[in-house]
Amino acid sequence: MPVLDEKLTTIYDEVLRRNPGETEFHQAVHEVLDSLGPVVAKHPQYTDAAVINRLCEPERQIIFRVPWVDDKGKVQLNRGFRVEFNSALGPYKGGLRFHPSVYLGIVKFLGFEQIFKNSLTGMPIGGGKGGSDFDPKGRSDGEIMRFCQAFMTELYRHIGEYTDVPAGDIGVGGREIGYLFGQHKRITNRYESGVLTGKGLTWGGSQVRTEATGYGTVFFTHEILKARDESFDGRDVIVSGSGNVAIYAIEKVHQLGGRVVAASDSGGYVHDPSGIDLELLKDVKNGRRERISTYATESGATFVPTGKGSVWSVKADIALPCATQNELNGHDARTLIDNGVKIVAEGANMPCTPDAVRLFGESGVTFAPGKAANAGGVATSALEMQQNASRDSWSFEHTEQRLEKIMRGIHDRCLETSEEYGAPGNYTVGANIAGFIQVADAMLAQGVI
Ligand code: NDP
Ligand code: 2IT
Repeated sequence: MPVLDEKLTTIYDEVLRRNPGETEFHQAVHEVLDSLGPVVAKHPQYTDAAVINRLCEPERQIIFRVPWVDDKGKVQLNRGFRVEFNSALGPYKGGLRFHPSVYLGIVKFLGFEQIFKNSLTGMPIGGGKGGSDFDPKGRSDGEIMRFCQAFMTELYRHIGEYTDVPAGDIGVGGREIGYLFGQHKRITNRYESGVLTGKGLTWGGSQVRTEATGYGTVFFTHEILKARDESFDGRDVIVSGSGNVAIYAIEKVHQLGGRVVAASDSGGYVHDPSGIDLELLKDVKNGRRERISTYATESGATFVPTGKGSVWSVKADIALPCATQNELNGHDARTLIDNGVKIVAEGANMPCTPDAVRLFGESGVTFAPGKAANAGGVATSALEMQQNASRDSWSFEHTEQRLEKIMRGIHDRCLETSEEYGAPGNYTVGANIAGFIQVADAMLAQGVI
């Protein structure tokens, strides 16, 4: 990883010391600090008031036991987390992840990223994240419901419209938000729509929230293309993953005239040179909840199992990693560069390793970091909160226009900030600095808390 300047090195060393073993959190912190050198040189008030040190320490971390009963009557045990990272700009806001890899270091990396992402949206939301090491794979609908109820039985005391507003992430979609909301309502005897986002459309959800992260990532990529007088027309695109973010990224690429030729899940990837058949993919993944290999069997596309090849070996102009952290390493980046990729935009959170990001920079590949490119999901969650607060609901068209405008705004702010701080066209520098300054100024104004 690149060397930080002296003041930032001291802060980073302290983060390492206080948070042993949390490698993903270290990585996320390093990536932000790496951009802040010119900011601390120009504005000593941020280091004088220990703003960066405070930003790296969550305001509150909650860890709890989640016991529940499986279909065989056996008691199962998981661990639940909610890290309320920063509330300078608004109530803590961020998703819940249910995946066996979840531990404190993952939740903290995601919560830390969320602070800057939420700041970039320009909406009044702080940063937080939560989840559990619960593995939903192979679990029945009844088991998912009982787990969600057990999880909310503790979480309810920590959340609220003005406190902390969770939503979905990996393993948490509309079904899980439904069970979580139901249990919150049952325990509190209050219909508090604003306590969760990603709700169903007939009970307080917003149009476009389901599509928002994928659509937003593609709108952001479209802005990059437009800035150089290009478009999606005739472009081949790789989208990794085949979950919520991936599916709606594919949909928007197709609507804008591009062609998605590959997608994946943890079991492998499919290569479909004529373009992914999205209706079939939605049916396999959302309807039947099956593996992407079933898509290949039914569509005639090629399926390559994990371990036998990588989705990043498919030739394309644009790559949108939409699965998980560190899914695209330096070796993958080299393959993409050799195959002529021009733009990489992160639909997932931190999917590219620091090596990969460095190689893209050195090779002239435009790289858009997740905290900017995937901010459309949480931005639309904030639009859902607005609708809940005013007991209103907007049309699909209106909400999508708002999302597109927000993504354009983030794009332009990243570019302008990158120029102001001497790194024109570097979206990582632009996103980190623009996101940071807004939160840091709010923290300074609110005193030492
Ligand atoms: P989903 O659970 O809907 O889909 C996740 C997809 O990624 C699945 O295809 C899954 O495959 C794959 N995946 C997950 N973990 C791994 C792994 N360890 N190795 C390989 N593949 C994996 O989640 P989302 O689409 O909601 O989230 C995807 C990414 O986008 C995450 O990084 C999330 O943090 C980020 N994000 C999500 C937002 C949202 O609104 N949902 C907003 C902003 C960012 P399999 O089914 O085989 O596990
Ligand atoms: O990573 C993310 O931005 C999300 N999972 C969405 C968070 C939200 O509150 O909508």
